[in-house]
Amino acid sequence: MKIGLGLYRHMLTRDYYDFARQAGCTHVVVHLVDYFKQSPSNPRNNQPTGSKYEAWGVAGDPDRLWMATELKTLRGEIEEAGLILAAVENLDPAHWHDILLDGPHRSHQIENVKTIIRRLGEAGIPILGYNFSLAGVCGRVTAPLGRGHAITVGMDGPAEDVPIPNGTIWNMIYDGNAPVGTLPSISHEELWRRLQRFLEEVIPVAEQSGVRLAAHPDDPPMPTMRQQPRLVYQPQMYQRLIDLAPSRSNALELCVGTLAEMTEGNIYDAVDQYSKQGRIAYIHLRNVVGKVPHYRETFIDEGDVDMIRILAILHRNHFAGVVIPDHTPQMTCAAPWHAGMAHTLGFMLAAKAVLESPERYGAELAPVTHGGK
Ligand SMILES: [Mn+2]
Repeated sequence: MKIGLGLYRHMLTRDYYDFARQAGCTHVVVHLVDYFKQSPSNPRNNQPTGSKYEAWGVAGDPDRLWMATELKTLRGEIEEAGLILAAVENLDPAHWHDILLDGPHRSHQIENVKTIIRRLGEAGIPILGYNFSLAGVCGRVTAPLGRGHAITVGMDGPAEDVPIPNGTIWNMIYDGNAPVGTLPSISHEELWRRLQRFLEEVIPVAEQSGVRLAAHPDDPPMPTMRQQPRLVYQPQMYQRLIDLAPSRSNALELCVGTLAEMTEGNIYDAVDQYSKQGRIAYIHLRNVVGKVPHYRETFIDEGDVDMIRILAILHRNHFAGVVIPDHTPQMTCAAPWHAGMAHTLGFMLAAKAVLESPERYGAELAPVTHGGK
């Protein structure tokens, strides 16, 4: 496995690349969507949070797709800093909202996604992460409930009450002038039908372009959120997703924290099941206490999940992709995001070193029987 760092759009600078190298990363995963635009409740020095029912921010320009030249330049800058660009994470709601909504611009937006995939292929970027979700990441609260009073996020109960306003999708505003009103609820089967149509149309292009699409599960993994169904909210639903299209390009952005928040199954079995099939494009690593609708995100070395065991399973199944820290609680210092990432990366590097060199550490790790007193 390889160790990487996820960088938000405003972090795509030499200082952040140098930080990633200093913290031991060989790879980066980048976000090109600016989640934080025009949103006072969503500070840039944390993961995108927003409030329980307030959108993260305003989506991008619907008429401006990422260009192959800018993707190549970005890749060049990252390589110049000594890193490998492993993936672009997430599509801009401005470019594909009507695919999620089955709206009037759907066929045009399918062409948008195909164009983006072709350009990623042209730029030598092998993975596109996405999250097929109407409500998106929402319904969470931010509070100083972490170890040492660290500010962290979680759920304090269901977030079903407030429907999604028109013009909002995936917790971002794509049309600020949409008529007043809310999105009508749809069924789970309708959402799966929309995903299936999407995959049927874009997976062949991904295959031709040498790009893997990588699906994030629904975070938080509730059956419904804001009166809309969610797609992957139990571990076995990932199997249904990859079985829809038996292609290497139909892959997973497996999020350990989100899977651990699910009420069914077992996180170790899920990681084993999907890594054995070779269908994990990359991993989000995060620990958590509790399950939906009552959980909170924790530091990597606490929480319900034995992270060493997760990494050992990935190692045993010859997972060769990139593992990145997902979110961490905010550490109390001048650089809360950096400190949280450096702490998680140090843990990951140590675990990787031991797992990959058992011959070096085996003797010391074996139980020692001390003679006498
Ligand atoms: Mn995640």
